[in-house]
Amino acid sequence: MATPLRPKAENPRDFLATDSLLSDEEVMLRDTVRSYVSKEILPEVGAWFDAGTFPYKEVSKTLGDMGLLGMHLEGYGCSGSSAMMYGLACTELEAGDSGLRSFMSVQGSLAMFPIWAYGSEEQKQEWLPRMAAGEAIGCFGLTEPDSGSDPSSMRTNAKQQPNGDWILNGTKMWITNGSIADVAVVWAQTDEGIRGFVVPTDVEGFSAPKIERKVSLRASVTSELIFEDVRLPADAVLPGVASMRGPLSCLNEARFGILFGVVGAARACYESALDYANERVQFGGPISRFQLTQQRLVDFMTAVQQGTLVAYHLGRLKDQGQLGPAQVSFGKRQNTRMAIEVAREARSVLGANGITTEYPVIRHMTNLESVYTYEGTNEIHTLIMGQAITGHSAFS
Ligand code: TGC
Ligand code: FAD
Repeated sequence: MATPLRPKAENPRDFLATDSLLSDEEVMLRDTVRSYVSKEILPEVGAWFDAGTFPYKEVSKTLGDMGLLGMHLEGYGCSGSSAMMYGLACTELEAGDSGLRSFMSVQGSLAMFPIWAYGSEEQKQEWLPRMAAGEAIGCFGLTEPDSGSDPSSMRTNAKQQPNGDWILNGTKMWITNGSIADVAVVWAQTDEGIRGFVVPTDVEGFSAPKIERKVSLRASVTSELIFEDVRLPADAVLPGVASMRGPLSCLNEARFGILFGVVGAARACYESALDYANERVQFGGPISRFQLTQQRLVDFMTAVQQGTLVAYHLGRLKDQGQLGPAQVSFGKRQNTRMAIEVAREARSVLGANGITTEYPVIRHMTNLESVYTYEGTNEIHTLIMGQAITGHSAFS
C-alpha cells in the first residue's frame, strides 16, 4: 500500500514517542496527575491567577492525598517514589501552572527534605507525616533583601543563650508559601557556621507579610519572613548540618523538580498554540497552513521533545545515584531557557487573544520569568557549569 503523501504524526504531542522511555508505573502516575490537573486545576487557574490567589488548603490536602508531597522521600508518611516519578509529577503540575509546581517543590524538596535529611528523630516525627498529608504547609527561608545569588552573605543570625535557647533575628525575602506556612525552615549565621532552624510560624516575634503587585506566579503566595528576637528551644536547630552544604543540597532537589516542571509549562504553550493555529482562520483557512506558522510550531515541538529527553536522562541518572549538582544546573538552565522561549513565541501565535488569561500562554510566560530567576538565576547556573568545565570559579 502506498504511503500517504501527507502523513500526520501519530502523536503530534509526543512526536518522538518519548512515552516509550517510561515504565507502566511511571505512565500511570503521570496520567493520574495529568487528569487531576486537567479536571481540577485548568478550569480554575486562570481566575486564581487574575485574583492573585489560590485555594491552598484544598490544593495541599489533595496533593497530600495523592501522595505527591515529599514523594521522593522514604518513611514518615512519604511515598518513597523514584526521582523519575517525582519529576513526572512536576511536569504535569507545571503544565497546569508553575505556582502549583512551586507549591509542591517547596513543600517536598525545600521544607520536608532538610528535615528528613538533617533533622532529629523528634523533628521528623513532629512534621513530616503532617506535611506529607498536606495538613501542615512548609516554607524555606534562604534569600534575603541583600542576599540573593550569594546566600552565604546572609545577615539573619541565631545566637545561642546560656540556657541553650536560640534567639533568631533577621529578614528573609521572596519566600514561597511564607504567609501560609505552618513551619519555616530558616537558614541563619551562627557561631558554628550556617545552620538550619525549624521554626513554627505561630512563635512570638515572627511575621510574614505577603508580597503584593506580582505579575508573575500570581497563583502562588510569596512573602517576606521577619524574625524579631524569636526565641527557639535548643532542639529547633537541624542537627545534621552546619554549612552552606545544607541549603545548597536542598536546592539540588528542587532544581531537579524544576528541570522537569518547565517542560510541562512549555508543552502547555506548544499545545495551546497548535490547537489555536488549527482553529484560527485568516485569509480563508487555518493559520496552521502557513509555512511561517508551521516553522514556529515545529520549533516549539522540537524544543519540548529535547527538553523531555534531557529531563528523562537526568531523572534516570538521579535514580542511579549518578547525578551531580552541575548536571542539575545544566537541566535547570537549559530547560528553563527553552520553556521561556517557547512561551514568548507561542504567545504571538495566538495574536491578540494571546495577551489575555483566557488562554494559558501568557500566564505561563510571566510565571517562567520567576522560574528563570529563582533556584539560581540563569547566570548562576552558567557559572556553576563554567566552573565545572574549566575548573575556575567566576562568581566574584
Ligand atoms: P561554595 O563555597 O561553593 O560551597 C559551600 C559548601 O556547599 C557545598 N556545595 C554544595 N552542596 C550540595 N549541593 C550543591 N549544589 C553545592 N554547592 C556547593 C560545598 O561543597 C561546600 O561544602 P562544605 O561542606 O565544604 O562547606 O558555596 P558558595 O557560597 O560560594 O555558593 C556557590 C553558589 C553561588 C553556586 C551558590 O551560592 C548558589 O547556588 N547560589 C544561588 C542561590 C539560589 O539558588 N537560591 C535559591 C533560593 S531558594 C528558591 O529560590 C526557592 S524558589 C521556590 C519555588 O520553587 O517556588
Ligand atoms: P540578585 O542575586 O541580586 O541578581 C540580580 C542579577 O544579577 C541577576 O540577573 C543575576 O543573575 C545577576 N548576578 C548576580 N551575581 C552574579 C554573578 N556572580 N555573575 C553574573 N551575574 C550575577 N528564595 C528562598 O529562599 N525561598 C523561596 O521560597 C523563594 N521563592 C521565590 C519565589 C519567587 C516568585 C521569586 C521571584 C524568588 C524566590 N526566591 C526564594 C528568591 C530567589 O531564589 C532569588 O530571587 C534568586 O536567588 C536571585 O536573587 P536576587 O533576586 O536577589 O537577585
